[in-house]
Amino acid sequence: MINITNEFPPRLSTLKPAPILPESERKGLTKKETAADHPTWCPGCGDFSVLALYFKLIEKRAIWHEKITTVAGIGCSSRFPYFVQGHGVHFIHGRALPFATGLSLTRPDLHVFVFGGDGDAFSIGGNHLTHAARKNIKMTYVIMDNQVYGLTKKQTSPTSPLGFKSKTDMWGAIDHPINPVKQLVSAGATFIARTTSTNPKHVLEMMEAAMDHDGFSVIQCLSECVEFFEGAFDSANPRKGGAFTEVPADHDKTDEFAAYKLAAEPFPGKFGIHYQVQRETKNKLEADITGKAREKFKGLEDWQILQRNFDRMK
Ligand SMILES: Cc1ncc(C[n+]2csc(CCOP(=O)(O)OP(=O)(O)O)c2C)c(N)n1
Ligand code: SF4
Ligand SMILES: [Mg+2]
Repeated sequence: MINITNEFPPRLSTLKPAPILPESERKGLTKKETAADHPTWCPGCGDFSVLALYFKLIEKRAIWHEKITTVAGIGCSSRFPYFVQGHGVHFIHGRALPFATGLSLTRPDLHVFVFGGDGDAFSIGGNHLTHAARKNIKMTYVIMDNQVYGLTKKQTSPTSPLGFKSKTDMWGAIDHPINPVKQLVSAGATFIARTTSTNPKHVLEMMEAAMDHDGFSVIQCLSECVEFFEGAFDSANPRKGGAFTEVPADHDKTDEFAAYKLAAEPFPGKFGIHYQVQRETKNKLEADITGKAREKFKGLEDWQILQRNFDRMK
């Protein structure tokens, strides 16, 4: 509870710290507590469902307020952190991953979630995606793929299908779209799943599995832009005459060739975990180096250890 006075800035003595509850008495956030301002997405946008399931995940896992962080780049989907009552950052277009990487490496006690669009992930942020994947940084990245640039009102995105008519391809897209799963497998991601916002149960299941994965976990979540690419995912929606087909039970998710084969199926393909392997994270490897340095230079502050290293470079 903060006592507001007319004094600015308030003196520390006027600030009453909140009571610290023992861990056993602390409760996780509820959906109601996590929901912030009313989302400003268009009515019917697929992103609403992803947000609602994120709230559900936080509630289900009883996560404390300071133990979850929501990071995003720029785009309609990247407005995500605005709508979450919690710590988060709406960062630069395509740069959510480098920001989230720093956060993940320095704060092993919390789980970092990143949300963003297909443009943010595969165009402007494409190179960052490759490096976050190969470094196996512990975090969960939900790519809300609507196969179009929504915020900037309908340009061709890297996942737009051939022939898609947009403001940048008036005669229909001629550039071959990227295949998210194939790209992520080759980059070295250790958890890759596909889902669609029209199947809430499945989205939540994938989010939980991704969160439990010790490494870089990515979910490609089809999320329709009803304004600029209506009907894009009808073929994956049984209510629109399509079919939602799960990854077969006998799929070996540790086999990258099997993952490529699955990813090569015609759209909308299969939904579920395509690939998952265990590999040491950069978080662990870096923490080991830091731990050894602290041990070797016992008594020195971190900045003093760093200074010694810089001095050696001179
Ligand atoms: C450096 C930079 N370049 C371009 C833009 C313009 N811009 C903003 S969002 C966006 C694309 C958004 O598409 P996507 O990431 O797919 O998100 P969506 O809006 O579809 O959810 C672009 C090109 C920008 N904000 N910053
Ligand atoms: S423009 Fe498309 S992606 Fe953006 S809020 Fe509207 S429906 Fe959603
Ligand atoms: Mg998009």
